[in-house]
Amino acid sequence: MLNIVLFGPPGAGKGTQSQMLIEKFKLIHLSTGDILRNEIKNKTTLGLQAKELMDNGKLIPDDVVINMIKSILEKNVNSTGFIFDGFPRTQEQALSLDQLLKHQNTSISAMVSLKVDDKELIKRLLSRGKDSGRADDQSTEIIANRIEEYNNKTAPLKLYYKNQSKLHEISGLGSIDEITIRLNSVINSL
Ligand code: B4P
Repeated sequence: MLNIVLFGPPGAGKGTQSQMLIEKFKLIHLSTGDILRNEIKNKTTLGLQAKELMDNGKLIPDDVVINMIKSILEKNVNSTGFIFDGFPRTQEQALSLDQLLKHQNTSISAMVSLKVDDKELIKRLLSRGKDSGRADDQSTEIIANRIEEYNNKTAPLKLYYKNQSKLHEISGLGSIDEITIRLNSVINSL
């Protein structure tokens, strides 16, 4: 199985690049952000709990996100692999993911981290906010909260994967196609 963690700060292009990769490598796209937004749209109990946190740029509690992932992995035991987009975001999520994959006799193949500076992230997210109306893309203050959450809780995961020789860092600046080429080249080299 090919299991890729697509990593980077909010607005780095994880969701955008996942779309390119699922087609080429026939992987299942597992975006915790998309799943949570869907729960909010459908006004489920989980969605109602998640909405305020997400709208303010805060992370959802680990147990909630881990249970979501667990049930999807269990339903897809025979897949050729996954793109984990926006997951794991904390050390606890990373440890749980390793355990869940171990139960299926597989593991993470690589983490590919997209590097983008804060100024560009803010520009991209405010621009998306105008078209999508996404509450967490509406103000520089909320975007700053998201970047802070990323720097405090999520970015340290690079070391977790680096220590396992699984970290690949690429620039997330440039056209979408240019970045897809960089990503393809990392994945093809695995
Ligand atoms: P996510 O849905 O994961 O999304 P994201 O951080 O906003 O961004 P992504 O990097 O996918 O950006 P995209 O490609 O869309 O998270 C949202 C929230 O969900 C979190 O804040 C948190 O509350 C919650 N959550 C999700 N997972 C969680 C977890 N595991 N634990 C706890 N909480 C969790 O790109 C952004 C924009 O840039 C788009 O408009 C795109 O068109 C543009 N763009 C992309 N590539 C570009 C390029 N090369 N040049 C110019 N623009 C580009």
